[in-house]
Amino acid sequence: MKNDILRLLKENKDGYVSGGNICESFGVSRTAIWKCINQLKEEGYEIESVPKHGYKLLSCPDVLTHEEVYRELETDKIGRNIVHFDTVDSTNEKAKNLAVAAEHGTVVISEEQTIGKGRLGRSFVSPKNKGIWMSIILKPDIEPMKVSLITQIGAAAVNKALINMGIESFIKWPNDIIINNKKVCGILTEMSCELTMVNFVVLGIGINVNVDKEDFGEEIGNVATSLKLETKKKIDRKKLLAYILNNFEKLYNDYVDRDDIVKPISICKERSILLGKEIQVIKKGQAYKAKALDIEENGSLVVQYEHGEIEELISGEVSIRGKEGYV
Ligand code: BT5
Repeated sequence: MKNDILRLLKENKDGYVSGGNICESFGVSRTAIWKCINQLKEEGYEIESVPKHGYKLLSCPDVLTHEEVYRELETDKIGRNIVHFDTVDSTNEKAKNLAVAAEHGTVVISEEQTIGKGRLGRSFVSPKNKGIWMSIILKPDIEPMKVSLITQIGAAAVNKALINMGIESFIKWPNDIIINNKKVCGILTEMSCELTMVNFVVLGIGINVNVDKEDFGEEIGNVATSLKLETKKKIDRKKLLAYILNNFEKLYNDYVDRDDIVKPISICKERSILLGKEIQVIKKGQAYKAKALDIEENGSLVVQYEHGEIEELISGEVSIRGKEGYV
């Protein structure tokens, strides 16, 4: 009911919608409408009420709810169900708890994470209303071995979405998006599987959209940046989210339904910040100098070490020298 009223107000943004009209449309009392309008105001919608004219929507809050995003979605399944929180520990943890009962494509999103997770137990800073902190629940009918490529499909979808927004960025294999040698987005893929079958995959994507320098703290501020810091303007989170989900669904379906990974891999190669560069490969805490040669269709990074030995890395840690050290 509340969302129906919101839709009606959005459809008539240029004028007033009379209380009488709303009563008739939904067959409810004026008091019920008044209650919904108050709830919407509490959620941050600015609504003007003028006696004898009715209600007018003046502005919408900057939140990533289904109501605020669905108009921009062109997807069939991905993001059609958005589970939105103001605050959670980690959207990946929430998504894993919801995954068994959730539909494929459900997106868990939070305005803030208090214990945002990176890989290997590292933490991911996720301040309120300033980023996109989300986890997409996926139920692919593929072998567990093939799941790691979903990280790269995610990276390709984010990179493409940034280009859609006119922002240049690079992909650092396997899970980071980089602008000006600093990390603007990290991806964490987790899965539950049996030997030959995937139960579900949780694709966690964290993007520093309107994060300010002071939100990062000194240490992470040296390696992290945000779209706002790089472009010097506030970025529309809703639009960016919709672009990512739209791009992701196409690339994901090609892969899962037709085993076609050509597009994501070519995006990861074209936009790679590593290929052709001297990098460090970190194995068990030790750093080895190498050159990044190629990204294979199975998603592995081909590197050549100083003494000529070539290795295909399936996953792992690599770093590249930036202005302020290795990122
Ligand atoms: C990642 O790990 O980059 C994966 C991050 C995934 C975050 C998303 S947000 C939604 C979903 N829910 C979660 O709980 N997680 C996912 P890794 O490659 O291990 O990088 C972690 C490192 O990045 C940290 O040790 C910091 O150095 C740095 N870092 C922390 N917060 C950052 C931020 N906001 N932006 C850029 N770098 C950050």
